[in-house]
Amino acid sequence: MQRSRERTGLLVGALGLCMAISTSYAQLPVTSGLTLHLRADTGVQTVNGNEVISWQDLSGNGWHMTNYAAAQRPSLVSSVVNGQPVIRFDGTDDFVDNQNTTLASFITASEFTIVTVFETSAMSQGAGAVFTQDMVLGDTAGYVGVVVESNLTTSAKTLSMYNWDGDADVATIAGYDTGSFRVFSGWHGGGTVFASTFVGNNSSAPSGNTQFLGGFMRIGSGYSAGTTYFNGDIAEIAIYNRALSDAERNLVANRLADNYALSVPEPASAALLGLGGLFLWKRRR
Ligand SMILES: [Ca+2]
Ligand SMILES: [Ca+2]
Repeated sequence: MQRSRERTGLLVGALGLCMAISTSYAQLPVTSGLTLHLRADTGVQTVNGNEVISWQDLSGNGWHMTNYAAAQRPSLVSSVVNGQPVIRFDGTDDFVDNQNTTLASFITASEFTIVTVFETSAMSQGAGAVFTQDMVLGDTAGYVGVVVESNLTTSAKTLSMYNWDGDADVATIAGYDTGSFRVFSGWHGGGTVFASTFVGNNSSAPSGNTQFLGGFMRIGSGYSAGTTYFNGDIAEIAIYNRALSDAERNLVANRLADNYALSVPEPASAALLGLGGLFLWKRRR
């Protein structure tokens, strides 16, 4: 059963400025350092009905994601989450990528932020190693990835952000499961990699600089030498080449949550202090 929810956010800045949070979802509330922005409702080019051959990058950088091989094209499916479309990946061979530029155009060695809305329909069974896990997105050389797994021995289902600094450092969210859209944030900064679904699960692990930025960014898969295809739906992806502040990341994640009518937690007080103002939060159910 859907619960109706209405929320009003109001920022009162230190200079007395007053700003209502925009209800326009077309643009992200934080654009500094934005290197990739994909939305399933905008700029998706299809052939034969719903086969996706190009997914337009809305960041302004022009890093459009494409796949021209018929069997590997994901599908555009309308009215899946809050009345909005998704790009559906079959878990067998579907992906889109951009081979006109490398991972260095999307992240730096020391920092990145990924915020994305997706649902996993099914997970491959893996043995805990990132290269055996299904990649929601990542680079083809295998240095950065958002991965999901149903563990072969424990059956535990996990969602992780990993960064390779000479070995795989993994921030893993336990208790993840198929069938629900989530706002996922994964980021790297200050020698640490983080993962959060903004529903109480947070995880981190120490991790130094990403060791290689020469792979290509790929959506629906990642490390090209693995059997790592994602089985599920992606509604939106934003990638930044820096570690957003907690306040910035909360703004982006809450915008995406609002757009797809997903649950969000109350923002942490530390994040509010980071905004330098007072945040009045009202929620009615
Ligand atoms: Ca296919
Ligand atoms: Ca390490």
